[in-house]
Amino acid sequence: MINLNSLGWNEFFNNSFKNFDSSTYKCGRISAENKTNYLVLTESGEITGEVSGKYLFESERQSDLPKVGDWAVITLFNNNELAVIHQILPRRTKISRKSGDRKIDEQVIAANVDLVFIVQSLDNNFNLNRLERYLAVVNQSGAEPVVVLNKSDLCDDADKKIESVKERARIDKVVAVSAVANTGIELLNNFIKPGKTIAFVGSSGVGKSTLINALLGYDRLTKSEVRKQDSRGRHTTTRRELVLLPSGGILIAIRPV
Ligand SMILES: Nc1nc2c(ncn2[C@@H]2O[C@H](COP(=O)(O)OP(=O)(O)O)[C@@H](O)[C@H]2O)c(=O)[nH]1
Ligand SMILES: [Mg+2]
Repeated sequence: MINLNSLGWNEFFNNSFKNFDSSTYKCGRISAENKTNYLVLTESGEITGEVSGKYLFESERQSDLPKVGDWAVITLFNNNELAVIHQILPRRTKISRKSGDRKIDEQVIAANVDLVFIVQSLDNNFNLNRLERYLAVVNQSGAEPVVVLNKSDLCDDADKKIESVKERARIDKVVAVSAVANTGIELLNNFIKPGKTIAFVGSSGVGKSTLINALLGYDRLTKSEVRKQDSRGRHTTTRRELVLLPSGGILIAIRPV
């Protein structure tokens, strides 16, 4: 049995769940979103989840449907191997951006994140204007930002860059690390606490996956493809986006779009 607290469950969600009959309904956390179904982490492991017809029908907006990090109210079927998702619990925080599509008011990227590592790399990706845009998104989300400057092995003035971030963005949590040289990883570990959810955002190529693998100590992300049989008997491949660290932290790798 997995303890839900290790997946980030806490008093906030427990209060919302009090209205449900816990002999019928359980809770699980969305660990990946596919086109037609989800992966859900439950007390009995990671299983496929499908939203109920009623939930789908009553969802007016895309953002009403489950996103990675959401707590879902589920009922279990097929020997606890399939979850029907009836609704999601109110989000404590949500990382979202305005959508280009006028019919979709916002695009929720991840839910219930406590801390966001905004990753830039210390090569030509380093850009204070872009950093400020990411900070604005994170500040809107309700989560706390930490700026992570990766690839310090490619840069000989990392300290200067740290100072320029602190000055411009008025943020004091700024660290320089190298995922490849494995330096500064302990600085990231200092921010990671049991039951707390940390999301990684940043441009493609800055080293988010490499950092997550460095924190895990092995190449999990490249091995996180899970083959499952969906309800129609087809095999579907899912890239898990929420991973649990042995130290108790919960990491969300935001899908590049
Ligand atoms: N020199 C250097 N290269 C890195 C570092 N971290 C990641 N990389 C490389 O940058 C590339 C992109 O990394 P990846 O983790 O896939 O980036 P993502 O798109 O943000 O997930 C890969 O070739 C990594 O090996 C680092 O600290 N230093
Ligand atoms: Mg990646």
